[in-house]
Order: sequence, then structure tokens, then C-alpha cells
Amino acid sequence: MSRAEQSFPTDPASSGPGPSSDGHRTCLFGGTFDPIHNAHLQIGAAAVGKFSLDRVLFVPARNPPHKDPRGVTAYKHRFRMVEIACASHPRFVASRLEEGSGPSYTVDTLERFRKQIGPKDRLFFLIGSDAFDDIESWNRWKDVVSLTEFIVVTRPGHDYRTPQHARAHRLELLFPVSSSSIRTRLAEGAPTPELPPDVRAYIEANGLYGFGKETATALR
Ligand code: DND
Repeated sequence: MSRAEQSFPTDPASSGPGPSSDGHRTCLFGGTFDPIHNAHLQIGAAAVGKFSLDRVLFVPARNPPHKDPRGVTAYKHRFRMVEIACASHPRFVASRLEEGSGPSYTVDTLERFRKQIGPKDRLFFLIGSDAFDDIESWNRWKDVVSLTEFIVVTRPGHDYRTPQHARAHRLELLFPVSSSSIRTRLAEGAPTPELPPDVRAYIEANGLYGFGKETATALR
């Protein structure tokens, strides 16, 4: 674990309220982040505000267990884009908790991370309601729900099912943004206002997502 992942923000002037008497509040935000976009960042910021989080660790999955690896961009690029995007917020940290080989099961990540924090510290996991609806298909899901509280991001008025014994807090937001529609537009070389400009620049510089290839083919 890096220093940034272990340490908590300490400068109240630059980073808001410090740890409460209940201990620190850390939130893991797991994802494929292919690529990370503004909705992810806005969700993280809203969670910090509503739940007084000390930090949000964005954890790109090296081998997302629910995805065909052939369709997923290399971890080193996805991690670097997360790192670039996290630089914009004092409480965001890009985490390498899931850089190991083998499937990136959330239960393993939570068990590993739990060992790094104190008994009074609170651990949250930030998740979209669509992903939360599938949680009973996750590896050792009963252990997953016992290891963390969830912050479930959902559209206003939209309902999700909470499995027995899961501790879920609701965060109502509407960001109609998806990584897949961004990937399509990147291939066309079209504008992507949902991406932080530095992330877009990284994608262009590294030719990710077939940047501009579809336009080039159409013009030939
Ligand atoms: P995604 O690939 O769905 O993430 O993965 C979400 C997490 O689930 C990762 O940590 C996976 O490792 C974990 N998982 C999935 C399946 C099985 C297991 C674990 C297992 O252990 O067996 P994306 O990069 O697509 O998105 C990141 C998060 O942001 C997700 O929770 C997604 O729902 C949410 N999100 C939005 N929420 C609200 N409005 C939007 C959103 N766009 C993404 N516009």
C-alpha cells in the first residue's frame, strides 16, 4: 500500500473536517474505470460531502471478475487515468489494492484493507445501484456485505434491493454518463465533455480506445 493510501488528510484548511471521535471514514470505490469519467468523480465528491468521508480510494480492478479480459484496456493505462483524475480532489487517492494477478474479487480487497485500519474506523464501499442489484452474484457475497457498509448511488426515485444483513446508505444523484458511450465517441474522434481534459489528453497521447480510427476509416 502506498503512503497516500495509508495516510489521512491532516490539513484542515485544505481538506475539510478531520477524523471524528468514531475513527476515520474510508470509502473504497471499486471499478473497471475504462475509462474513469466525470460522473465517477462527482459521485465520489458527493459521497465525501454527505458521509463526511476522510478519503475515497479509487480502486481499479486489474482483472474485473465479471468482464471478458479481451475487452478491457490494460491495467497500467486505467490506473494512470485514475491517478490523473484523482489529482483534482484532496480526498481522492488512486489505489493499487487490486494490482495483483488473478481475479480481482472485492471480498479479497475488503479483507486485505480491513487489516490496515483500526477497529473504530469505518469502511464504506461506493457502488452504483445497477452493480449493487447484482451483488448476490459476487464471490462470497455474504462476506462482502459483512465487511463493509455500502453507499449506493441511485437515480432519484429509483429503487434497489438490499440483501439481508447488508448495510446500505442511499446517495441520490443523476449522472447519465457511461464509459461504454464514451469509448464509442473516442473511437470516432468525437468530443467527450464527460472526461476530465487531462484524461482525454492521456487517451489521445496513448492511442487508447482506437482514438479517431473510425473517423479515419470513414474518410478513406
Ligand atoms: P464495474 O465494472 O461495474 O465498474 O465494477 C464495479 C465494482 O464491482 C468493481 O469493484 C468490481 O470489481 C466489483 N465486482 C463486480 C462483479 C463481481 C465482483 C466484484 C466479485 O467480487 O465477485 P465501472 O467502472 O463500470 O463503474 C464504477 C462504479 O461506478 C460502479 O459501481 C458503477 O455502478 C458506478 N457508476 C455509476 N453510478 C451512477 N451513475 C453513473 C455511473 N457510472 C458508473 N453514471
